[in-house]
Amino acid sequence: MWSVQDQRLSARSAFISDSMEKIGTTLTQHIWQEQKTHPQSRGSLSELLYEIALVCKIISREVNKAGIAEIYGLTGEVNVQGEEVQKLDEFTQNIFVNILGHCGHLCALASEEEEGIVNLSKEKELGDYVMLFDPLDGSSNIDANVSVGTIFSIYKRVTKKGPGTMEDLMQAGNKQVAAGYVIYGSSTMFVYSTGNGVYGFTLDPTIGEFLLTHENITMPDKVKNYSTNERDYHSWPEGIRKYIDEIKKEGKVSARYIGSLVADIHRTLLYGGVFLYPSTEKNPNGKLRLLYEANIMAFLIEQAGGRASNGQKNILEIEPSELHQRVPLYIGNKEEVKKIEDFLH
Ligand code: AHM
Ligand code: MG
Repeated sequence: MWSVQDQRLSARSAFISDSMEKIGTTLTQHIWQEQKTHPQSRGSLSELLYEIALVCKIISREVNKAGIAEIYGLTGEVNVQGEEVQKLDEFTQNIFVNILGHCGHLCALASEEEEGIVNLSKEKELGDYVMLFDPLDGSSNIDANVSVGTIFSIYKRVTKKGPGTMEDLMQAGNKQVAAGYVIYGSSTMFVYSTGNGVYGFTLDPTIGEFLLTHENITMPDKVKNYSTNERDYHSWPEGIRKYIDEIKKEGKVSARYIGSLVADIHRTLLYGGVFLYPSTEKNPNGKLRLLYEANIMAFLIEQAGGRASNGQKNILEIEPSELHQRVPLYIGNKEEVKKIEDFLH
């Protein structure tokens, strides 16, 4: 028996293929097709993903006018219309909370930008899922026109009812039911996985749709690049220094570091290579956050045939102990990450 949502989407797909030029698969169609492989599904996860895509289209629009906004004074406190204007960080956080927080499919929401659980409107805290997100990672790069990104992670709740708790939010990465990122670069791309491969969609601004451009992404076997901030070389663990020294001595792998996680991981996923954010003397757990950054990238890279590690164990097996826990991250081609683990031992 088809639900109203199924019928609506089916009619929409038929309309698109009959009456328009061939545009391929839209993100909406892809999510719906994935949902059909789970006959028990009630469509909540699909709707969550649709909402995330909508929010990211709005963020993409705002990021694209970040430079021009300055001309009109929009990065100041007050704009030309006398309205208070938010910085992009705040804007992206607020739009996520306003839209996802009211969608009815979540029982808890947590953001890299907020210390505790985000307050949801009470009557809506009844969904089966929890979501953790970083609304605009790498935002310090915006003024130099460097690509930035949104990162999201979705789990099924473990508590039975009522508002979601820390227990629902602090699950190991291998329990993620969906994860992804959106990169705002030379084009805007939505890259996601529900544990059934990694798919990439590019936003066609002329029709406002994400279209499937990267089907079932698999990491190339060759290690093309290594990516790390070598500022910290002298305070890295000895094993990492030796690993990087060896790479340089061999001279076969190029150095590439953007300093914007989504962009660095996107390149690593498509071109092959390894990304490192090690522990340092000052930051023994590195810089990146387990629940908002590392787990999502680990899930995607693993789905594409790679591996992610904290140096000792698979990132996805770590049981979180804090919402904003940091973790050293070594991620990329499987064999290369294993090599790094060997160096660290
Ligand atoms: P943010 O979450 O405060 O934006 O910081 C995370 C960013 C990542 O995008 C990037 O990988 C890392 O910080 C770069 O750090 P560094 O400047 O130390 O190389
Ligand atoms: Mg971040």
